[in-house]
Amino acid sequence: MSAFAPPRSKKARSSGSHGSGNEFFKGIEKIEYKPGAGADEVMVFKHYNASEVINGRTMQDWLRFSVCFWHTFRGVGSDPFGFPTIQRPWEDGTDSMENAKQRLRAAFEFFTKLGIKYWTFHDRDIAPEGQTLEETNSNLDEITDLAKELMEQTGVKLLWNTCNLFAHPRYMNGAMTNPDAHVVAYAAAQIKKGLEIGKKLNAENFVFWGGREGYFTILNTDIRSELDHMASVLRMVVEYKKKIGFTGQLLIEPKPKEPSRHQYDYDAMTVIAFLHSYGLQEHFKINVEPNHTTLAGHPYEHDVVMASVCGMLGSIDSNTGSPDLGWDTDQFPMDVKNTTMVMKTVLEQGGLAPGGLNFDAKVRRESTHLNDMFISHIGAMDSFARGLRNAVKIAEEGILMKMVQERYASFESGVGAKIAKGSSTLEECEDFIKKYGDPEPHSGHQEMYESVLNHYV
Ligand code: XLS
Ligand code: NI
Ligand code: NI
Repeated sequence: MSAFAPPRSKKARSSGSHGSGNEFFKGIEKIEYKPGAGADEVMVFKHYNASEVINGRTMQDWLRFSVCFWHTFRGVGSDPFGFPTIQRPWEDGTDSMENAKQRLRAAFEFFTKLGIKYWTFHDRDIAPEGQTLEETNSNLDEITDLAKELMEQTGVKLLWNTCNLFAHPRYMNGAMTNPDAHVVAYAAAQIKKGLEIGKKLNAENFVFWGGREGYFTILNTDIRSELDHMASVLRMVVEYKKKIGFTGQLLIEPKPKEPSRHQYDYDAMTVIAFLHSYGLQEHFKINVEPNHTTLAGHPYEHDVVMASVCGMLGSIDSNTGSPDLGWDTDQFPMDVKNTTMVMKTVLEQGGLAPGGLNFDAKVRRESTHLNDMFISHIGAMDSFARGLRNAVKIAEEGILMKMVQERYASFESGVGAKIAKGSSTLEECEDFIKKYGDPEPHSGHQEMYESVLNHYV
């Protein structure tokens, strides 16, 4: 998790050259929409036209893009085998409050030039951890004062914030599911502050991602207790949220593994079952990250669709993995077939708000140029813009939808309608078969569906 590594230790330079009011992305203007631009023009949008109204809503409102702070402003390009490769001009090599503020100013210049209206962060991305919880919280207060100011100045809003409950050594055996109640209490205290910050910055959502909520060996793990404790903390969250009047949507982000061998929030359906088991389903929705979906062994769009059909799709960490690799590579989503499938679901459920498409993605460690930060986001935004345009066309023509409807037509009348309503019986089904005999085989026409999809992509 290179994005969560502390910065390289280097002697602190004076930050005089990048004080407030300075420009960090010199020579880069606000990214423009330029349809029909050539293949080599990568610093323009060719498909994403923020203010264009499509299917009754602006593209900006359909897509609700967000930049994540951890990868884009804390990522240094290190991996388990290699040192950092990325050195940003606003970094002075320290983890000081001064550097944190400078980094935040650089981030808001980036958001503004990119034309993105939302951002996301972990508490520990934006402010250094102190010696005590009190010191850590006061660092957070100071940095979020500046964040509030920058948000007001630029109009950039907070899609969600979250607590980093996985990087600090205290959480090595879990946070909400730690076998030591002292650690669980620490996690709860940290979450309390996270919710207060969410309220202060008008976060539209609040995310829980449980990288350490799981096990490495069942032998040392009391799974029943750990699940109960996680539910207890989440109940405290629901209560405290109500108490302070925080109105953001609570989200749980599934991931099957990494860093833990097995994570309890394995995939969308596992989380939904957990929420129902503990009576928490009214209070949480799902933040789906497709790279986690593929890590769970599912097709790219699987969790987006499963969460959506259960009425539980809250937001999307729009990224992609390399299906040939078994880990979370957090690449920018550039595959238009994937974005089309995701936007088809988003369109079918009438939008994602208050969630959005958060780019939980990082430039490759070899993509060290400052421009790569823009090119990656622009490429992904254009991929989603094309996905949206394709999905709208698919819906308008209605061919795929009609094909699916016809496939299920037998449930519209007779015994089918009764099965669908839940009013049939085993005896009735037996009588039906006695009367009508064996069903005729029907083709699933998979290749036909695939060909129809290809028509739009
Ligand atoms: C890690 C997760 C993480 C969450 C926020 O794999 O994607 O970045 O989105 O904690
Ligand atoms: Ni994520
Ligand atoms: Ni991830």
